[in-house]
Amino acid sequence: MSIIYLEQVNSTNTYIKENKLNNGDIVYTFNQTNGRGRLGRTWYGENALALSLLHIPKETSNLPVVSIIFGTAVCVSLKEITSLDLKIKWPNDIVIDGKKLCGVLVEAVTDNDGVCLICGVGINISNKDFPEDIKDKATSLKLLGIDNINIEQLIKAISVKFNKFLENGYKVPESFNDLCITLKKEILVINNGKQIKGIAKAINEQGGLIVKTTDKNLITVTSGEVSVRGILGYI
Ligand code: BT5
Repeated sequence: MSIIYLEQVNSTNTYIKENKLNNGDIVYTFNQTNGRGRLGRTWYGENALALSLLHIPKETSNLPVVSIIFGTAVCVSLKEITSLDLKIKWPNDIVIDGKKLCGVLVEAVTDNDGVCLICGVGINISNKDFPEDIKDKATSLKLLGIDNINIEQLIKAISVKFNKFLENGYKVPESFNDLCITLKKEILVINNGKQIKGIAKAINEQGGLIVKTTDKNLITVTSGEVSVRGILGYI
């Protein structure tokens, strides 16, 4: 496994797509100029760590759960290193006190060699403020009183935890259920501008969210299609 530091890059996920790397390799930068979120959204990357890990799966069943596994690995690693009371907002925003500290984007790429997964995370490190549209819902390690995180230690921890979870196969890690603050909450599921209100009941084996809607239907939503928020705001 190699760890590659880049002075600047448009997106660490794109870098992995465009370069031939090996399973488990990690690319990171503090200067990502065109970070992507899910569903075509933008990730604001100033003062942040952008990191991507290449995962080449041995089997192709249940790959969507890798995004939950990777998000949990990041959350558990950051919690251990910082002692912050971090939680996960489904599917994999890492949050604290109602604000987002990290965002995760896992992308699948298929070529002649098969499928590979690019697991990306953005972690706000030293931001003192944020652009207008996210200033009420974003936070950084600096704003949380963590000034000197050891980045090498963090990167290694993420890689070790991710591989540890994978030893159990493509399954939702047990710790995810304890960390996930979306469960049992009243939420809005937003799909192409349409909103459905319900209660988040459980996570299924693929990492999808099972929601009981106000008209008592059970629906399962997946992270590639919808976003979810609390009925009173982001959480
Ligand atoms: C995400 O998307 O949160 C996934 C972000 C993944 C970024 C990493 S960085 C390394 C790798 N390379 C990339 O190009 N991407 C990955 P989503 O759940 O769609 O949330 C995006 C939304 O989060 C935006 O629409 C904003 O509302 C908000 N946001 C953007 N930048 C933020 C930031 N720095 N901190 C907190 N919230 C932010």
